[in-house]
Amino acid sequence: MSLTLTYFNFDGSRGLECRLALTVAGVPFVDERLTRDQWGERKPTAPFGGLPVLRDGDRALAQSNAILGWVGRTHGLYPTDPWVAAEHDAVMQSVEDLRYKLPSPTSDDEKKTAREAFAAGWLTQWANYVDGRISGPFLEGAALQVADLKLYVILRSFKRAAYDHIPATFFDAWPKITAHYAAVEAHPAVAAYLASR
Ligand SMILES: N[C@@H](CCC(=O)N[C@@H](CS)C(=O)NCC(=O)O)C(=O)O
Repeated sequence: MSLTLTYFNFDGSRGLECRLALTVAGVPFVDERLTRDQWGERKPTAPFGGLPVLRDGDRALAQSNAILGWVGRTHGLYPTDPWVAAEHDAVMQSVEDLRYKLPSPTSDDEKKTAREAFAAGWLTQWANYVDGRISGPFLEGAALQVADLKLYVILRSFKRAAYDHIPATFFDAWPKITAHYAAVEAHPAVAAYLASR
């Protein structure tokens, strides 16, 4: 098996989730990073017109959560109990919901109003559920799994103030989320990968 993960030359979002999962799993892969121009040429033939895409020979797998699910199931980074595995699927899907629901109107005034309302409403409910779902330090105790990496990457973008009008400290109010973030970042394979970038 010779795997290639294709994404943009950006160390964040769905690409970082998948790179971290492959790295934590110990799976060698080619880290293909496209320019915007290269992507323009490739987009029409990508499975759903988006990245990341994981290729194994002639086979191509798209959708970040499907890639994470495959890595997790084949390399022991996924719950074995079907119900718990489905809960991890739900957490990963909720991260995608978050990305799509985050309001991004063009005017800054409208963005401020919409994002503050989003933070006080949907995002607070999301954080309350996620915080309650973490058994600590990871979702399922001591074993880091792919859903933990998905959570880590979205939290990292908030902590880096990637979204105007939502403070970098927003998630500090949730103690288990805060401890979860620190534990993922301190995981030896994650820490080594991030230090190498
Ligand atoms: N639901 C998809 C979303 C894929 C997606 O929208 N990826 C973005 C990058 S994070 C992308 O390809 N943007 C460029 C484009 O849509 O042309 C997933 O989870 O992989």
